[in-house]
Amino acid sequence: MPMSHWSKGEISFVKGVYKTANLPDLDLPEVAFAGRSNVGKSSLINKMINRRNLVKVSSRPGKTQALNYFLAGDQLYLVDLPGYGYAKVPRKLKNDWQGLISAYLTSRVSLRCVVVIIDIRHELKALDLELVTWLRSEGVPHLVVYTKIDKLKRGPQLQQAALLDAGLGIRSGERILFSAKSGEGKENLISTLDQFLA
Ligand SMILES: Nc1nc2c(ncn2[C@@H]2O[C@H](COP(=O)(O)OP(=O)(O)OP(=O)(O)O)[C@@H](O)[C@H]2O)c(=O)[nH]1
Ligand SMILES: [Mg+2]
Repeated sequence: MPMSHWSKGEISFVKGVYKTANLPDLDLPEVAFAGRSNVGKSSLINKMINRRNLVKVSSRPGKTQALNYFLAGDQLYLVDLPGYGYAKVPRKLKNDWQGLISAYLTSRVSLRCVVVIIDIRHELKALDLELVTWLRSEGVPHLVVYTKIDKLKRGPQLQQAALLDAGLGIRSGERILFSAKSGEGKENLISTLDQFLA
């Protein structure tokens, strides 16, 4: 899939999915975006598709509980997953969320890649490590992105990235540095995802 599909053509919101029975037909490849609440999932998607605010950027974390489906150029579904790790979500909701998301991530045959988004400024969080370890053990294709790099100078960026790499047990070639603010890393992310989609 050529990289133009990410930003050319129509991009539209399809629907929010709250249970697996309501997932769209398996007619197109999908890329899903996962990460902690407020890490910048929606901002990253907007940057990728050149839309300022198609995907709602939230001031209140932990609000979205649906798998939000977007259709890009009639070619590809982008799936904005609800953020995890937000303490104020009630336990019942948390369990429902885990059920829906883990069912989706393990059984969705059209899912080509899960982009795991991590804030470069913070130490590795247990839930991020858990997700990556779990995706690895389940054999779900995934790609790690360290985002908000505009908030750090180059030196600290590389230092933080190396720490996170070590914590996750990945090599530097297995992740991408990104900023939804500056757009840095966007071309790299698009071409890497295109390899997952090829
Ligand atoms: N400086 C900077 N700010 C960012 C970046 N990405 C996201 N933000 C900010 O971080 C906040 C959260 O961004 P969202 O894109 O809503 O994060 P989210 O992961 O979708 O949040 P939830 O949907 O609540 O889980 C917003 O204030 C964004 O403007 C980035 O790369 N750089
Ligand atoms: Mg969001």
